[in-house]
Amino acid sequence: MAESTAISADKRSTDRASAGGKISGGNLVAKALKNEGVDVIFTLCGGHIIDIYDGCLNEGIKIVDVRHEQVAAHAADGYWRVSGKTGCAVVTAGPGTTDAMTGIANAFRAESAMLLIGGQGPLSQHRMGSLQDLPHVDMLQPITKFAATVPSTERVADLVSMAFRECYNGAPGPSFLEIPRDILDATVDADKVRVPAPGGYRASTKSIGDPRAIEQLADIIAHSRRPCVLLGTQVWSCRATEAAIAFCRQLNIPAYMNGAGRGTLPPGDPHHFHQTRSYAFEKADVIIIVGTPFDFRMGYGRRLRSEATVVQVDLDYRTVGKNRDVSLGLVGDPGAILTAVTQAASGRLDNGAKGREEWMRELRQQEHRSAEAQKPRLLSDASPIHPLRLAHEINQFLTEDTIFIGDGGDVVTFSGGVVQPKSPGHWMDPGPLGTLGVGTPFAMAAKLARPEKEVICLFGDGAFSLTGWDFETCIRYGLRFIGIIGNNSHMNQIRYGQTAKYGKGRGEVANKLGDVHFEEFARILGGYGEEVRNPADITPALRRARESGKCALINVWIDPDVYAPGTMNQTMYK
Ligand SMILES: Cc1ncc(C[n+]2csc(CCOP(=O)(O)OP(=O)(O)O)c2C)c(N)n1
Ligand SMILES: [Mg+2]
Repeated sequence: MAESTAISADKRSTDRASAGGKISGGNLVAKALKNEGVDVIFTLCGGHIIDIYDGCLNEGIKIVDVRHEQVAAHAADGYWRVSGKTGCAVVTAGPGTTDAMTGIANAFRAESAMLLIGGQGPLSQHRMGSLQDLPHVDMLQPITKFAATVPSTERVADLVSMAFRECYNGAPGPSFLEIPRDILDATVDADKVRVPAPGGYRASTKSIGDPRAIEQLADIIAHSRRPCVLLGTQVWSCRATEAAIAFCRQLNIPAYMNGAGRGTLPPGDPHHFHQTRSYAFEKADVIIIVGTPFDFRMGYGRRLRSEATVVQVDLDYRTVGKNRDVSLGLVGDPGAILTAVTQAASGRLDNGAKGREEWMRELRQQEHRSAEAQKPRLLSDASPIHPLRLAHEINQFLTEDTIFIGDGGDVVTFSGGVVQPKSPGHWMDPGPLGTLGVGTPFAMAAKLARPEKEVICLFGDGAFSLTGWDFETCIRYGLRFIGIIGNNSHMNQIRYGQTAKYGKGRGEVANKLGDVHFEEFARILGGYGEEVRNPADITPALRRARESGKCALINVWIDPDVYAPGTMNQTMYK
């Protein structure tokens, strides 16, 4: 998360747009973006917003133009996740803004800090029925942390900075600003406008909260024989990886990871656990939940043993204790809190670390048992290919420098239990909104933010189709990634629930897709494409994609008649 630092008198003196002369609204936007550290905007053009491009050119901010505004918003979300810099999407009024709403909604549920700037008809035509006029602010209000109209050109930079500050109020999230065209295009005296300086317009958020709660948690841990910790998305978004690792190692606490917290500890690490989360939640005496809400992914907290001491740590006061009672709640920065607790506990004569060896061994044995039980399906030679075999091949293929993205239904649910990122911040999924179509924009953003990384996205054939045209944008900008399409010619995750409820005939409605040759689609656009029908051919095809030097789509035909256990239990609806 962006951090605030003290600013010098020198910096403050540059608190004006520029000495003398006139400056336009679009140029003020760009100055404020620059001060936030924004180095790229994702956009689809429209007459209402063109002056922002002019400003970006002046400020050296990269402009990436996509083919659908949903993609612009997801890419801004993805860029924040990977780079830690606030994301920014710029879209036109009306349909441009409504197209982007899905991306904003996803960022809202996923706690991603990003700013959407939307065009608007001129203020002088307010409510007269101007081109593409809609009540954007009213529409965006419920799914943003802040949504406002810029009322004058003088206020442009101030409101952009305000919107950025609001992104970091509590847990991060998106902000929205609409800028009427006449406000954006007008010029004002540069000396008369305030452009808030970098680091000057928000406080540090790295708070430990209540110091007494830190001592209480250190105490709880010292007396615990069977603790476990769940490291959630905020562990990554607050860049608390090192703090979390030190916490687990020094206090000898087994860790489970979810969301963007996956990869905090690498697979193979003695404190990394993966398969036994339910077992641990049923047997633990202390369960520490860090940076993840008790939402449907956690069974609203119901899956935690009722007698366990449950501790929740979160950036957002509103999240702690929601849906499930907690024994202790801490509000603050997860990294600062974990570091403080590690120090407090390490300072004690006995922090209980040694006494937890037996618990660690028990969990490790359970991990081995479930891994053994899963093995035959991971190595299945069946054709059509079993989705678990595909997931296994992908997991083997990932390196420490591969960012993995999941975008799809059942095929991605299968992969969740098998594919493990090898490094922190190398896992991306939509988050609790479950939005299909994040894959291509996330891949685009990840490659832009970290060009030295390999980016691999596993798509469902349905999911890819939502935003797949922006594969072309990735090619146009040289943002190479490997897309793997688990192609079952269906919207399988939904199909399961339909056929279970209505039987074959009536259940096979609105979920059948064509047998699409996505490998050809890739080639038409200038990328690399291959189809795979046999399990043994998966890895060689992935290798050729890696070596092709092109954006690639590997179309893997998978069995449409097998379903992930999570889908069959319909756990997401329970
Ligand atoms: C934007 C959006 N629309 C609809 C859904 C509902 N949905 C969840 S999974 C799914 C099926 C996805 O199909 P595919 O990507 O091919 O994956 P599969 O389940 O077939 O493996 C659908 C339609 C959603 N999550 N997001
Ligand atoms: Mg499918």
